[in-house]
Amino acid sequence: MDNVYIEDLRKKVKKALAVDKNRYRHTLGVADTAACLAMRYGIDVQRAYVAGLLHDCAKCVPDSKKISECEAYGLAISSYERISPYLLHAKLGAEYAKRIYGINDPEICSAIAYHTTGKPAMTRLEEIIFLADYIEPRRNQASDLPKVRKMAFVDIRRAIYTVTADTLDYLNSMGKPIDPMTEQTYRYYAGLYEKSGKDQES
Ligand code: DGI
Ligand code: FE
Ligand code: FE
Repeated sequence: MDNVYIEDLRKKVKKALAVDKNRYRHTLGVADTAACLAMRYGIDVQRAYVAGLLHDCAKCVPDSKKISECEAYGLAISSYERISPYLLHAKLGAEYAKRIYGINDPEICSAIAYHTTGKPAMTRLEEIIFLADYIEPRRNQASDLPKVRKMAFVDIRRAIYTVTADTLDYLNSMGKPIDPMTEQTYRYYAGLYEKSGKDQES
């Protein structure tokens, strides 16, 4: 993964997201933020950058095509994903990463696949992409962003606990169906802190 390879990926992703300029800008923000978090937590910076660059690569695919492509690739579609097909951009994006962008690093693909719902006991790279998506500089919706942004660089798992709690509150307040994986992610990360009541090693 040298800079020429990454520049080429950047151009391809820009094309894939061309219908929505803000989505490409968000993507660059996630890639940069993921790289910073990788520096903080001592993992490979370029892998984190590439995972950030590709995390929403299937976002601009129309929902009906998300469903048909997942079916064509043999990816299971849950009842929750049928109701909220936008959730599929994560697992379809992971498949695109492999098939279209030639990524053969399973952890990068898995970070893309779980970036929306998270999952219990994520790897550090998965945690970084999950959180970078929420805190990148262009995000401005969530009320606790300043707190979470700081916390991300202090204790990433506690930040995920906060973010997943807020996401569940938001989804409940909007009456949106909640994917069991989103709930499980929250329970796992809440459990890390509610058991011990103090900071975990990070
Ligand atoms: O693709 P992005 O917009 O950058 O971010 P994302 O992939 O994290 O998607 C964010 C949206 O997904 C946000 O509005 C919360 C929503 N979401 C997360 N978990 C669930 C969910 N929506 C539903 N319906 N169910 C979930 O479990
Ligand atoms: Fe996304
Ligand atoms: Fe995103």
